[in-house]
Amino acid sequence: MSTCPFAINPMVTNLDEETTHLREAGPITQIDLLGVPAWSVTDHAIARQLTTDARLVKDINAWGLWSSGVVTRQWPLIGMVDAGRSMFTVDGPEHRRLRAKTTQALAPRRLEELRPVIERLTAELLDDVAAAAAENGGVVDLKQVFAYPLPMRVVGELMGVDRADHAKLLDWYKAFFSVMTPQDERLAIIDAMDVYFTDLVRAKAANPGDDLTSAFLTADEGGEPLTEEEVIGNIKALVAAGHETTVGLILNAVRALSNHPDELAKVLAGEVEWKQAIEETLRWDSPVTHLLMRFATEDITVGDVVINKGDGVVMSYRAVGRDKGVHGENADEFDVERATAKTHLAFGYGPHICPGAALSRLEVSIALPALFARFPGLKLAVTDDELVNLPVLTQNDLAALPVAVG
Ligand code: PLO
Repeated sequence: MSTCPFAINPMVTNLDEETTHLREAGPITQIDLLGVPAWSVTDHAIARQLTTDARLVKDINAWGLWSSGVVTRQWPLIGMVDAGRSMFTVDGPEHRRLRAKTTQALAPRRLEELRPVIERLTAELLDDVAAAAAENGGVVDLKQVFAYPLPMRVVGELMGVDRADHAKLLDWYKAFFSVMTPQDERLAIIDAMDVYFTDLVRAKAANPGDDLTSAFLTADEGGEPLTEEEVIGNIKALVAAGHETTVGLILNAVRALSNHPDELAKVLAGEVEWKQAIEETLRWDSPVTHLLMRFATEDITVGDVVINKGDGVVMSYRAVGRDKGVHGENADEFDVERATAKTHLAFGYGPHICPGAALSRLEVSIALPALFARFPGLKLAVTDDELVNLPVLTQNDLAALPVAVG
C-alpha cells in the first residue's frame, strides 16, 4: 500500500465529513480500521462490480492479515468478520443452500402475513410514546421508546424469540457494536449469544413453532439439511441484521424529514409517496456506513488500483449513496423526489444482497406514516448538531433522537 490510509474515526463524530473525504479520495481507496488496513469502495459502479466478483469471498480464512496472525480476536471489529458459518460468511453453491429458506420466508408476498403483526406492534409502541411524552412535557427520546424496540419485536416474531429476552439481546448487541466496549467483554458477549442461540435452536427442534428458526430445522425434500452450526449462524445473522439496521433507518428517516420540512410536507400531503422518502433516506443516510468485509482470492485490478490476493475490501455504502455520477451534482442533498433514489445500494448488491430488504421496507413503511399520523406536529427537540452517533464504526446509528410530539 503506497499512500497513507485514511483512518476511519470509530467515534463517528462527523459522518458527513468522513463520507465526503472518502468520496474525494477516489472510487476505491485505502482506509485504516482501528489499525488494520483495508480497501474502501465508494463508487456505485465499482461496488456493483465487486459485489458480483466471485474472486472476492466472505471467508475470513482468505484474509492475509488473519491467516498470518497479524489480526487476532483482540481486534475490536473481529466479531463483524469472524461471525461463524452462515449465509453471511459463505459463497457459491453453499451460500445458495444456506440462504434459500430465508429468501422464501422474506419474500414480499409471504411478508404480507406479518403486516398486521407489525401494525399492532407499531400501535403499541406509539401508545408508549404518547405516555412517555405526557410524563415529560411532550418531549421523548424517539429512539428509546420507538425506533429501538420495534425492529427487535418484529424480528422476534419472525424468528420465534421470546419478548422476555429482547432487553437482554438489545443490551448485548449494543455492547457488541460499540467500540467503547472492552474487548474481553465483547468476546464474552459473543460467547453468551452463541449459548443463547444454541439453546433457542435446541428448544425449537424439540418443540417447533410457526417461525423461521423452526423452518431452518426442517429439511426440504431432496435438499441437504442445514447443520446445527449453520442454523445457529443464520439465526445470529438474522436477529442482528434484522434489528440493528432498521433502528438506524427509522431514526435517519425521521431526522432527515424533520430537518427538511418542505420535503416532509410533500409526503404528508400525499404528493410524494412514503416509499420515495424511505428510498431517499436509504441512499442519503444509509444505516450501514461500512460493510465488512470481502477478501481477494487473487489479485484484482480495478482501474489503476490492484487489490492484492489476501486484501480486505469494505463496501462504504454511505459514500456509495453520494455518487454524483449516478445521483447528480446535488447528491449530497436530501430530495424525496429524486428519480435515482431507488437505485441506491444500501441493501448491497449481488448474491449477498440483503435478504431482509422487503421486511425492512415493510416495517418502515408502516412505522413512519403511523408515527406522523399519530403525532402530526412531531419536531426535533434539539438542533441537528446536538445529535450524536453511537461510537460504532460500521453502523450509522444515533445515540438518541429527542423529539417534541406536540
Ligand atoms: C453480528 C453478530 C452476529 O453474531 C453475527 C453477525 C452476522 C450478520 C451481521 C451481523 C453480525 C452484524 C450486522 C450485519 C449482519 C449482516 C448484515 C448487517 C453486518 C456480525 C449489516 C449490513 O449491518
